[in-house]
Amino acid sequence: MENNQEKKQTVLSLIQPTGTPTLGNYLGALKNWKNMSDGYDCFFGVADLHSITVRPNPADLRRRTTEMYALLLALGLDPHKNTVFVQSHVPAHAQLAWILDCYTQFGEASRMTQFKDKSEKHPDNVNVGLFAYPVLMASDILLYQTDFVPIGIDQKQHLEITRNIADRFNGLYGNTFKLPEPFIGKSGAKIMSLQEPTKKMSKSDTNPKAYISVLDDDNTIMKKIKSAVTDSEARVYRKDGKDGVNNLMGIYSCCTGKTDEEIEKEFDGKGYGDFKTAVGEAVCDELRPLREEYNRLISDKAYLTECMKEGAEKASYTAERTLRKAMKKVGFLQI
Ligand code: ATP
Ligand code: LTN
Repeated sequence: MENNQEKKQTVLSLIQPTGTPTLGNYLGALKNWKNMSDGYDCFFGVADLHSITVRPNPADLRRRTTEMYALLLALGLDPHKNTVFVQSHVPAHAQLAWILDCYTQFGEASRMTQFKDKSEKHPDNVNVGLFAYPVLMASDILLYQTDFVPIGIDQKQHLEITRNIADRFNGLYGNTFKLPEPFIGKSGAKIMSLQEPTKKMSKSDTNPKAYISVLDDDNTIMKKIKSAVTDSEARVYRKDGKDGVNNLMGIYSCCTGKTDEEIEKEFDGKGYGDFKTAVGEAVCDELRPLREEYNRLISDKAYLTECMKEGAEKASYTAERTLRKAMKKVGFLQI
């Protein structure tokens, strides 16, 4: 029998299979997934339904979904203890999304900054899916009665709309969905581009020197950190406007656990050369085990498929309970 007092709180997050994650995705989101994976009941997934808003080539989508899944396992998430799944394998996500579409106002969806940014970036394909994207994300979260959602700061607005939709539905039909809280780490919340440190590091940046991919080899990582844009002051300390140095300090702090004061002391009297070498080495040490485990897992397709099936089954079990509850409340005829 399950003892309610001992029931762990639920954590859920998904990532789109739109390319190899960057150091920003890793420090902003994935590293926290791993850190939370022991103390909570965790659901982690590959958001393949979300990724078709930019119409990927079908073969690319299949390959990237498998790669992203392997990467999640390479983080050290245990697929038997946690639920690690692919979103399209759990039909409840799309089913609840349709229902919640009808409880989301056009005006509130129009205010989403990601929708505005992505519509500007792809003016030739501003589809309804892109507009309804946050409602699908709300369904992902609400289906599992989630307590915490580990995300980077750019997704905070989507968490707010999720809470608004849930609150509206609960207000109309009685308590159906738990209201989730975002979990945003302090230092990794927004890792900036290495070339333009006022912009977020993004895997879709056209300049590969702007980001570190989590699968870059040591040599590439060192080169990219060495060519990161800083300033002419050559002194390592945090200050508004020293965007490049602030960003490298944030990265170094996330990888080593050192505070700003400790970092300033460590590099007192030294220049950016020594600092960048230390940051590069810390990033290499952080990513090396992930890369090695990924390379091992990606060649074992049978194991990945087996884990995906287990994940789909476990996720469906929880998701369908909430879906059925919501359908009943709306008034769909039960047979
Ligand atoms: P794209 O660049 O293709 O638009 P993305 O790099 O923003 O995508 P997502 O798949 O949208 O990546 O994000 C996955 C997770 O990583 C989200 O929780 C997001 O908040 C987080 N994240 C993305 N970029 C950063 C960053 N630069 N710093 C910290 N967290 C980030
Ligand atoms: N929209 C997110 C990915 C995402 C997600 C989710 C994150 C899809 N569903 C549910 C947290 C919870 C993004 O673009 N990073």
